[in-house]
Amino acid sequence: MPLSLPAGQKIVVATHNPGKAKELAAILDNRFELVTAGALGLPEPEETETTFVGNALIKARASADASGLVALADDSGLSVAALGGAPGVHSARWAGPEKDFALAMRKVEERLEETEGEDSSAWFTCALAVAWPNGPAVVVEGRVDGQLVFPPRGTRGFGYDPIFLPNGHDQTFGEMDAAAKDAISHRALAFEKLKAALL
Ligand code: ITT
Repeated sequence: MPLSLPAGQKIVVATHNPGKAKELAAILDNRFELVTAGALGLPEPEETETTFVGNALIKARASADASGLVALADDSGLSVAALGGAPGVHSARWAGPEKDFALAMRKVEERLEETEGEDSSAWFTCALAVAWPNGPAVVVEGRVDGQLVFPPRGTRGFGYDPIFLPNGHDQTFGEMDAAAKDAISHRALAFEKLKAALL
């Protein structure tokens, strides 16, 4: 039988990042009954893989097996071309234990200045993994390309949104309203693929 996610299914969203949880809930659009890993007190597994796909699978598997529920996990990050794809899977870690993204964005700016190049292109990647408890898993990836801008612009969204100007737009993700970001984001693109695979 092909894997599927019927409407109304109870799903644990395996994230402790409130910005992500909010975007995922908007993208999932009341289709499912959502509960967060935080609300269930599930532990945060170590993200030991070197790819977004690998880490999304670790998080979904850990939450599914610990809760007995179907789990959806998001592993995502910002990659900067001139920095060889950094911060990439380390995007959350660049903000330090205080999750200080003003600091993380300054770090990106400083590293970019050190390259003394002209290339400010960057992209966001989002891997979404769905895992069934002690069962199979499905994983997909979405990507949106853009340019980095400094100083940061806008107070919406989360993480690195204020320095990311998606190609073809004149507002950063930090300036766009939530619906405009959801229409083009790496997370929304990944979800489109998940829908094609499961819904
Ligand atoms: P969970 O593992 O609990 O989901 P996390 O924040 O640690 O939360 P990641 O390891 O996937 O998650 O880190 C991804 C980081 O990349 C995240 O903290 C953001 O700073 C950044 N990021 C991902 N998607 C983003 C987006 O849409 N806008 C801005 N920054 C984003």
